[in-house]
Amino acid sequence: MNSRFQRILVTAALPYANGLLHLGHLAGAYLPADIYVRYHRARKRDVLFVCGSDEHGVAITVTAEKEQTTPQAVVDRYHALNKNAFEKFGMSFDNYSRTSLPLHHQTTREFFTAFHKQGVLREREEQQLYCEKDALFLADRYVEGTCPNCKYDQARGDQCENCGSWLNQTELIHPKCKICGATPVVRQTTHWYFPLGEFQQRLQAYIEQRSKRDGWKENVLRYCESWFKEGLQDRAVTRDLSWGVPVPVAGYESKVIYVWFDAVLGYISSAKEWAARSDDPDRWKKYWLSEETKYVAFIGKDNVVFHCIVFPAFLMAWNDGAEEQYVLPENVPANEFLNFESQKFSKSRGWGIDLQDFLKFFPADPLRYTLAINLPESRDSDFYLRDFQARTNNELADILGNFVNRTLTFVEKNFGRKVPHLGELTEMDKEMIARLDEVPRKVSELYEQYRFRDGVIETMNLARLANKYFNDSEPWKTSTSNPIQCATSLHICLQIVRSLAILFEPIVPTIAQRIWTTLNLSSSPHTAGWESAADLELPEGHSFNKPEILVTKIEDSHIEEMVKSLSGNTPPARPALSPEIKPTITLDDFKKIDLRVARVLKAERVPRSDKLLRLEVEIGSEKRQVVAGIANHYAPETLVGSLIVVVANLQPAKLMGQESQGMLLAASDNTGRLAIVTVASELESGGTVK
Ligand code: B3M
Ligand code: ZN
Repeated sequence: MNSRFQRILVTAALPYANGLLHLGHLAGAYLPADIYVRYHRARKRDVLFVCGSDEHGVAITVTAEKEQTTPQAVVDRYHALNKNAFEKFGMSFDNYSRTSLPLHHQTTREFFTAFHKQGVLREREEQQLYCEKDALFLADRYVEGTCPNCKYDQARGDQCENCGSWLNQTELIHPKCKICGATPVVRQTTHWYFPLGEFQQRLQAYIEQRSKRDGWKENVLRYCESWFKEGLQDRAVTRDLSWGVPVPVAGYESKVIYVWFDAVLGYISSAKEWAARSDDPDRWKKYWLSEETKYVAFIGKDNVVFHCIVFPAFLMAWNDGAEEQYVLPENVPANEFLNFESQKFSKSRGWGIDLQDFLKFFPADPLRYTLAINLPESRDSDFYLRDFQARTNNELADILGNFVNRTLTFVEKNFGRKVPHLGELTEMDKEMIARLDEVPRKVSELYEQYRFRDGVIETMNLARLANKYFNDSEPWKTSTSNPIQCATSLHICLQIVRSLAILFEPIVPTIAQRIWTTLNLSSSPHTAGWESAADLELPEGHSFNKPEILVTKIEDSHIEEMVKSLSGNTPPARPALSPEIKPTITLDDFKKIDLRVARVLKAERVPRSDKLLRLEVEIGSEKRQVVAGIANHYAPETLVGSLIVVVANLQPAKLMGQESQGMLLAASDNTGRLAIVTVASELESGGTVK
């Protein structure tokens, strides 16, 4: 860590208290944040790690309506469930707060009032979508429609979760009321706006400076650049809703502050709550109000705009008008999405596994390890149950568990559970010690660059190497042929067992603690400290406890049992898998394919074939015949007039005697359904697709 910093503040996105956490959430923000924090604590750094439930916004009220209860009942329930699941998963938050607390309302009011007084906020009369049937302004998630940016058809009024754009609801194409499905009308209403546009230059300079200083992730910078390119827009920060923090301005009693305005301030409130519990209620300031703090905000990719742009702009606005200067994020290492068995986690479709359910069947550590190895750090990644089983059995049990176990049992049998004498070192011993010495530094470097996946791989590689060293040392032979050498290699193996406990603690804290306790060492691996991880600190003669099985293997039947218990409202957790993604190609490879928009002029069945349709299409000024195996899915007359996409430079082929001069694009899934790729808006045929 850069010497400029004295302490570290880490936040992880506040999950909405409107549903259960699933594995995708863990891989996005929470597990990387926890590994990072545990690592820094082992480095003996002064770290504060806060999180909490996001309890406002339409996410909550929609759930309350669905469950026919009050918003308060919804957040009470899910806050308790999620807090508990996080604990079981081993999240080492210093505080897990909630945004419905009076303390948080006060923080939010303070910021809003300050901005209002400073003249930062502007009052504006605006057109908003209004549902006449429900007599309601359709704020945020009360309205759904097509994203103007990526055309995703379930974008919400304030945000598209597919492309991450922050939207103005009136930009939505084909908006629909989420409650009754009706098309809303447009009505005038008054709101307070935050002038984000005025902060653009400063935000750009801020991100440029920080990304140089701390190496921001490519994916995060790409998102930011695209918003800057579009130009930041001023955003309404009040809503016509009743659930939330009331707007502290006269005349606005019936409105609340926009959930994202208060949610990001939840990080500050959580630190305040943490401090209030101690005998120094001001100690949150040491973290938030100091340039010597390194502040890192862990989130998933759908929250990038709020953490890289909106929140820093709020803090800048505050800092402009106050003596107290808040620290801005030094880095926002956002992850991409994790898929479950190659499909998106989806609450509405019941796809995926909730953390709660998972932990009823399996301990947290194997899950942490599997997620850590599969973190979607630079692109979306997948969680497969068979991979979870394989990682647990073949890596955690057979590599780490096996090394620890064979070392301890061998020493138990041959040296009576005492650390044997370290004699003269062979070349092989020296080589092993040298390799051990490199690992903590290497893993540190990776963690400090937010490359957790690689750090975890390096850590497991040490256990791999240690197994090889054990094998190559052949202690079962040297125990009779050269007892001093046998003692020496086992001495080294025991030291590595201790090292592994320290290095694995951020990843699998329970397993690491169990190794530590078996070694009969005091307190925890992190109290010994990361710096000592490669030291040969176990003294000769130190006696340890009886070894136990460290990692229980997972049988097929365990997985099946879990899948069965979920099958009430969840699709089978081991679905027919989509085909594997093909090997990577270069952009140049892709550019060789000429995709064109084509208009279907005529469509008919191919005689004597039940599968094939013959289409006549127009590609610009050219006419072509395309034959496609879609007769089981489309009636020919329904296709005439539609705009489809064809591969225009594919070698012609003959199908049932008919020449096909191009191939149309169609999507299919593993249930056998098929849909032609069509172009949604009216374009000229002949246009390119890329
Ligand atoms: N609750 C969105 C989410 O859960 C939101 C994050 C708030 S972070 C301040 O994805
Ligand atoms: Zn979108």
